[in-house]
Amino acid sequence: MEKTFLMVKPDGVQRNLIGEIVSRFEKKGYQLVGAKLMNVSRELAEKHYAEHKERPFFGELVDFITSGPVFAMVWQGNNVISTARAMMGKTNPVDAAAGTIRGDFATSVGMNIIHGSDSPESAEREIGLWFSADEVLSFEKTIQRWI
Ligand code: RTP
Ligand code: MG
Repeated sequence: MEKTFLMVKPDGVQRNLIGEIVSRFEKKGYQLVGAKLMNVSRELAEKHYAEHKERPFFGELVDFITSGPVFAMVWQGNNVISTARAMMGKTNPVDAAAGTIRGDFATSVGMNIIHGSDSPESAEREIGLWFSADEVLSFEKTIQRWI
């Protein structure tokens, strides 16, 4: 089953949007298989955003992502990588459609609430970078009569 790495960035955590964001992916039908609230070291942030190392905003990006706790997650389901990107909206909230997470909650490209892997290769790399194997669970729904 396809998996992706999603992360509520420090702005989303501080604006109390963890629940809202988790809820959107749950309601869509995806399964949360790993999650943790954590501080990010500069080393991890630089590895995570290595593809942007030469960009002028790299320093600010690393400063921002290490500025406060993030909520790191692994989600699983059909086409979750590309569908999660669609649910997040365009990188710059000015271009993000209403109804997407960035379209509904963000106003600046630097503080755009959420990160999501952009390809199967990035998803595999990022899950390995942020989670150890025993932090990603695989489980069936076994409790059928909870009411
Ligand atoms: P992310 O990696 O955070 O999920 O965002 P993304 O794929 O939509 O966008 P990406 O091109 O990977 O850029 C990573 C993050 O860098 C910041 N950025 N700032 N000042 C700028 O022009 C600029 N461009 C990108 C954004 O916070 C973006 O999420
Ligand atoms: Mg990206």
